[in-house]
Amino acid sequence: MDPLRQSSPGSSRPSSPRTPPCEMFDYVGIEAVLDQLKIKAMKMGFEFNIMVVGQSGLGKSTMVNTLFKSKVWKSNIPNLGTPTPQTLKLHSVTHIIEEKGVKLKLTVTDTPGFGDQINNDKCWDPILGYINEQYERYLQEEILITRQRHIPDTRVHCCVYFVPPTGHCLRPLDIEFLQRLCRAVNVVPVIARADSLTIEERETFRQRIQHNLRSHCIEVYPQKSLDEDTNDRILNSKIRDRIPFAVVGADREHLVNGKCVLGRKTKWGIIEVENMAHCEFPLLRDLLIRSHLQDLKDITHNVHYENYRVCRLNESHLLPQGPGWVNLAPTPAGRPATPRSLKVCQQAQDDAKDEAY
Ligand SMILES: Nc1nc2c(ncn2[C@@H]2O[C@H](COP(=O)(O)OP(=O)(O)OP(=O)(O)O)[C@@H](O)[C@H]2O)c(=O)[nH]1
Ligand SMILES: [Mg+2]
Repeated sequence: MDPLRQSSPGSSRPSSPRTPPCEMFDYVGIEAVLDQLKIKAMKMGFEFNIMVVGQSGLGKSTMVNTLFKSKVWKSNIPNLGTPTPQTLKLHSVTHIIEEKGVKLKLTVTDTPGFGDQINNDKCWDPILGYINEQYERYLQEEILITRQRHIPDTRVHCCVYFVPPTGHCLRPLDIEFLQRLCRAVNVVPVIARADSLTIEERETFRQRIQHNLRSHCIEVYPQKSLDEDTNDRILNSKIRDRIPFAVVGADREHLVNGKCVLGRKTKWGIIEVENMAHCEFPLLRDLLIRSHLQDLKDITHNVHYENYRVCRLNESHLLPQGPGWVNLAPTPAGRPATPRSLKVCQQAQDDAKDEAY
């Protein structure tokens, strides 16, 4: 047997507990790759970026605080004691969260609410501009000849979209916004300020929104077309049935039955944000962190960033030049590449075809 494959006591290489010594000749040790990956991932840590988007006053900034103060991400943000001020510009909050030796650098980007203007035309531009700016930043690092071993990842992995609790259906503005957003990023819609709806109203509203999304071909996360196998399909269709989650945000803690809980105090009681009987915030938090964090990152890299990258390469007429040709001039910051660059991309492909003839 290859002595290098033998596990010595105290070495980090596992000697499969299921394999008796006499059968070690057959043991290749492939499963140890999992341990190697785990050790590496723990050393590197994880970066995860979330963005909150929606009309003004729907509780986006409150939700940022709720996320950081909830059980999973509990951080030591002081209790502000003052009402959340209106958000006037896009800004990010980053915290490093460590649990059982696993480090997570979590960044939540808060955005100013839209929809206050008489003319809400192009109110999505600053948001899409930011998303594309992060792709561009990554691309510019990636194409350097001498590049960093680890490219800092500021790309938005998930965008939580706040739907106003009208109880009717999606408004035309939400539909237009969502159509654009879904092409650029993973979007998880939520029913904001859900405490203003009864349980039955939430359910009917959820079904109408799902119907609106289907009829306008808006594919929110987890995208049906990206399910990889039956297990994915089973798990994700359960999530798709519950989306948009009806959430309530709060950044204050209250004493309920001797326990400190995050919630909103009203005259008739406390709405606990982490209590599934009160709202679905726990479903949102679990989707983002516990069950789908890596999948959100993978789809961002393999689908959304890839689309952006291909469009930019096409835009620069790079593809006909052959592999290895790199001539990507940086775009001006904030330039919305989607859906404009999709058109440009189409145009570039048409031009390339024309040239070929
Ligand atoms: N009833 C209820 N009120 C909420 C909820 N979340 C936030 N609020 C309140 O709504 C008000 C606005 O909350 P913000 O978090 O500032 O809303 P925003 O979406 O960030 O607003 P802009 O910064 O203007 O875009 C505050 O008074 C919050 O306390 C909720 O789930 N239910
Ligand atoms: Mg705000």
